[in-house]
Amino acid sequence: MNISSNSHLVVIPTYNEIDNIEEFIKKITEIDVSILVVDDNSPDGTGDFVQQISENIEQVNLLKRSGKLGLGSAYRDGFKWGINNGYKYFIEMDADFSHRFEDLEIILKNSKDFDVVIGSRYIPGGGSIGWDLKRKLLSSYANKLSKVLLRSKINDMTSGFRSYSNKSLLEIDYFSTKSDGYSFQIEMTIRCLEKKLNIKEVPIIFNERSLGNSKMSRKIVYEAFLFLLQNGLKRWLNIKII
Ligand SMILES: Nc1nc2c(ncn2[C@@H]2O[C@H](COP(=O)(O)OP(=O)(O)OP(=O)(O)O)[C@@H](O)[C@H]2O)c(=O)[nH]1
Ligand SMILES: [Mg+2]
Repeated sequence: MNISSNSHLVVIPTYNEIDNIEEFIKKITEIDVSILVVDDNSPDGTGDFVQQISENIEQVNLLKRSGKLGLGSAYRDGFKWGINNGYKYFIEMDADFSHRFEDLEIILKNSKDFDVVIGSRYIPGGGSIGWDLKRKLLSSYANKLSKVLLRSKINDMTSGFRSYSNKSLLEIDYFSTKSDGYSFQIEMTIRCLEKKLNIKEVPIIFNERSLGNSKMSRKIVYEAFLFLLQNGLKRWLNIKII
């Protein structure tokens, strides 16, 4: 595969992932990519643990932040760090093994041919394992609703497993995005569609985490629905098809 640790940066936000991070770093450093862990001063010591590794392994970098500032903000800071350090391709990935390494290979393989590659649970070959019915329905209907409200052709707007070229990030002015939870992924996707970027969806299988606690909260879900309604309304009033 034509990727390298000089060009590809996997950005991994962490908050209390001490049960996952050691194994996760072990697995990801087998691939020829650089990684940046963006840790929000995790009380469980995730950041301190990564700090030690980053001092010994060049491929591993750490961006420490003062406290829990949210996922969107972690990606904004992570992308900024990567752009300042000359990386060309940026991959978003969770630290909790919800995203499979075999799917990462496919995203990496496509990363140079498309502006944006989205790992999608809602195209043939994609799916999720381990979620209860409530969570499955929530995710699936949120994505169906997003498609209609935002008049979008993307099937998995909330997916957090994707790649962006640095050119795309700059073109969509990623740093001025405002949202933090699921809506961060939706907001980034809308901007990519508005800029008519070349987006490829590839199937992924999402696995429910087996270790550590989810940071998903009711607040994050409400934020996403509110965001969808506001932006859906804007889009329908403008009658603009993206
Ligand atoms: N730096 C940082 N990382 C975060 C924050 N919130 C979540 N994360 C990390 O972002 C990734 C995704 O968060 P999860 O808690 O798994 O949320 P989720 O995947 O939406 O929820 P589950 O499917 O229930 O696991 C994980 O690696 C988290 O540790 C945050 O506020 N700051
Ligand atoms: Mg997760």
